[in-house]
Amino acid sequence: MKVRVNPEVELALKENRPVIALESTIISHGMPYPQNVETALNVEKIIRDHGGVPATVGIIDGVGVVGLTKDEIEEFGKRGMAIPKVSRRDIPVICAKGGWGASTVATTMIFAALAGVEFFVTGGIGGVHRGAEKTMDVSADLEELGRTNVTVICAGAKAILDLPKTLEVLETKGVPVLGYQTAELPAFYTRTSGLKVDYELKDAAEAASIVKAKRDLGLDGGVLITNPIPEEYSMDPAIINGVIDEAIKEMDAKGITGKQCTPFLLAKVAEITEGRSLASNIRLVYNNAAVGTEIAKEYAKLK
Ligand code: PSU
Ligand code: MN
Repeated sequence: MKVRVNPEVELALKENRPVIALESTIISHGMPYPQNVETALNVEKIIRDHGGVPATVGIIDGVGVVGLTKDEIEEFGKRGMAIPKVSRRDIPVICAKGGWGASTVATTMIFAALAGVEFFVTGGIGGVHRGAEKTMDVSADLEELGRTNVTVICAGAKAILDLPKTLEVLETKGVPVLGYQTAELPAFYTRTSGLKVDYELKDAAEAASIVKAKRDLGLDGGVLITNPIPEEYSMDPAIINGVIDEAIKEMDAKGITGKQCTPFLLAKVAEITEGRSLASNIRLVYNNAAVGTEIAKEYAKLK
């Protein structure tokens, strides 16, 4: 069995109703318990309230699951970092061993595509890390966006990354980077970054028409829709950028590298801001869930 699809999700796909994939690394590695579970369940509820069907993705006993149950989500949240973070290169080992795995953006795209789910909502994507000219640390998420046919709705990328280089790689890989009612690339905690997106979307219908055009032409790969955090939850850029600089210094001093970088930085930023960043993080995911479902609904009308 390649992938286990939740029966509700399967039925929705058959009936051309909007299905929205969600990742589990954000649950197990991106937020502390119990806020992670609470957030994951609220996101599912928001998607339902907007007329969509949520499909949280994870690997259970060596099988990719598209549409975790409430109890399974609870398990991913409780066990947290004890469940390995699984990106594309980790899938074969986990699946062969029959283990559990928390899906990154890349892995969630892979299993969503196998199940026929075309839209995926998250908080932030991985990208080119600062100092990548030395470390070559470029997230597998970018590679996946270049090849797998899933549209990802996020709040941009965190300033823990090198955002100009991240945009360059996305351009190279042919990924349209669209701003939802903004001409500027949002930087996760903040609405602005000083960088331009490829195109400013006016509404969900326009977003859907662009995804449709890409699919009709058989241009493989993802579409990235960046949706800024609502003003009332956004953080002061000077403060958050100072915090991020401090977190990166500590990461370097501790010699943390590879797949540990992103989880370390997320936890450190939350710690330094005493939870303020976590509150923003949760709100922006809710906002993405609402916008992502509206886009998936518009897309369903075009199919
Ligand atoms: N960025 C966030 N929150 C997250 C992640 C990224 O703001 O939880 C997670 C996602 O699962 C993403 C992964 O796919 O980290 C990227 O990790 P890496 O940089 O190791 O590829
Ligand atoms: Mn990396």
